[in-house]
Amino acid sequence: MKKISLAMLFTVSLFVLNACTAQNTAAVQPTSPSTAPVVISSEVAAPPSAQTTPTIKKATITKPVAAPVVTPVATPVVAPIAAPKNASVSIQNFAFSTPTVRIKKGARVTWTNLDSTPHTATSDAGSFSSATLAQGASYSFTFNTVGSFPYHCQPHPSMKGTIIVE
Ligand SMILES: [Cu+2]
Repeated sequence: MKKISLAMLFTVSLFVLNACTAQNTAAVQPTSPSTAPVVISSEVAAPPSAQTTPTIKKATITKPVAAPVVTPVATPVVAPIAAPKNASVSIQNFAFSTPTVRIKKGARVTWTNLDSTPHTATSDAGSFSSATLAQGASYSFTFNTVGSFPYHCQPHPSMKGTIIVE
């Protein structure tokens, strides 16, 4: 009786093993075909990546176009600030042609005597003075200090002018 039951157990266990192996084989087969379409879909996804490559090249072309547009705009803005405008004053008919001149700090003023009579441009406070200017002669002074600088002509004190430095 024991031998028979052992044989039956062995037979049953073999049957169970066969059933499990069949299930495993059946389980593996559906998965392998399901992985195959995944490989095909990855091959389909390759062409879109090839299409994105030309799009990147277009973006690279637009970048250098935008950069030079910004640079020339910034350059002329800096230039006028660096150079203060110089001024000229003519001396004619016993008068300074522009009695009041406004300049920026660091600018230069040039006086030119157009009269046949000699004149000077002399600071009231003594900060600057030309020599006696004959007809056609000029004198220049650069104003590096902010303020108001009244001046006159030494031979003719009634001739007056003012340089305003801002
Ligand atoms: Cu004078």
